[in-house]
Amino acid sequence: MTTEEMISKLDSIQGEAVAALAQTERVEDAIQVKNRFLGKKGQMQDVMKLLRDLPNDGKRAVGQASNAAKNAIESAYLERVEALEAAEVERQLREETVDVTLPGRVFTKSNGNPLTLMEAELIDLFQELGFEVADGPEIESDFYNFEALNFPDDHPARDMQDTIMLENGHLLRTHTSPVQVRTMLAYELPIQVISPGRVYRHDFDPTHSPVFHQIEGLHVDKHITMRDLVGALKAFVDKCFGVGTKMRLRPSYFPFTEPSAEVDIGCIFCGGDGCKVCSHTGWLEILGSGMVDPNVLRGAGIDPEVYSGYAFGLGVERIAMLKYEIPDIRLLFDNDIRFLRQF
Ligand code: FA5
Repeated sequence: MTTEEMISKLDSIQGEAVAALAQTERVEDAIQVKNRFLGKKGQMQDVMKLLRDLPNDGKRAVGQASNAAKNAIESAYLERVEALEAAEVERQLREETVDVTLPGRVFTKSNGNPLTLMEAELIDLFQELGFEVADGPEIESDFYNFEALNFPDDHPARDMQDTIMLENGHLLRTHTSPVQVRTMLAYELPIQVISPGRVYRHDFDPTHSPVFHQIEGLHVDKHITMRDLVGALKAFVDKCFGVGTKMRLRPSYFPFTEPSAEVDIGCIFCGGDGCKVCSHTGWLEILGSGMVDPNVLRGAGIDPEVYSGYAFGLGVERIAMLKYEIPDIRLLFDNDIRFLRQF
């Protein structure tokens, strides 16, 4: 093609593009037309590929002509899009009416899931008793979840806390107790913390969920004894279930506490006479506890000859079920609005 032929070709491309844009009825169509002429594989590019065969003079002239054509098409495009958008607004104003006499929608205010409420209440309560809040990861290493807590590799206590193992050797933590070790390693003594959070186990029945929440408690200082544990737990039980609620400790076993105790409260439904909820025992188990095992202290770099501590771990669902009289733990996770509205 000669220079003149190319300039005339660009001219006709411009004319064709401007005419095509004027015909479009929707913004999407205008975009398509623009691309057809100005896009990477568009008609302008096809012509410009021939530029290198022209003498220098010709190149300059064709370059200028192509810029002019490009600008003209660009502005025709913008003008068209603006017009189409304005027309659309016009149409909406004309055709889409709002019935201002329709009654408004009622918004119901949510109080939150009973579990969230319960957890917040328990955190407040323990903060009032002097505990700080510490955090720990839900994906945990075998070291923090078991080993540092004195669970030997082949110990049967591990079987009671079966969980999902990840490919990298980590696992979904089975309790909040790993945070005991984490805080003992990271914090300066004395330590008085609680750690709320989600935990995971291979469990599923009306009182056991595969995902549930615990609150861990840990107090390490010089001269901490079992009396401090009982005192803290009694203060918690009085605040949570009412002053005068009976409480008892039953000998139990956890690898990371010695001695260990399961804590029961007098059944709040039958007052201790025996009913279905307490399996006619008059007592309800609410948490596990004990004095931190010297091995665990030593593993975290704390001298058990100088320091001692107590720890406890309670199930938030268990407490919520007792306080709100919820018969099946699964109700807490179903998200049924009829259930949630009651809180
Ligand atoms: C523990 O998890 C210990 N880490 C507690 C502990 C901490 C003991 C510190 C000593 C010192 P246990 O497996 O008993 O213990 O669980 C503690 C509480 O979690 C139980 O009392 C129960 O309320 C709750 N719980 C356990 N499994 C489930 C489950 N599948 N669903 C809901 N709640 C559960």
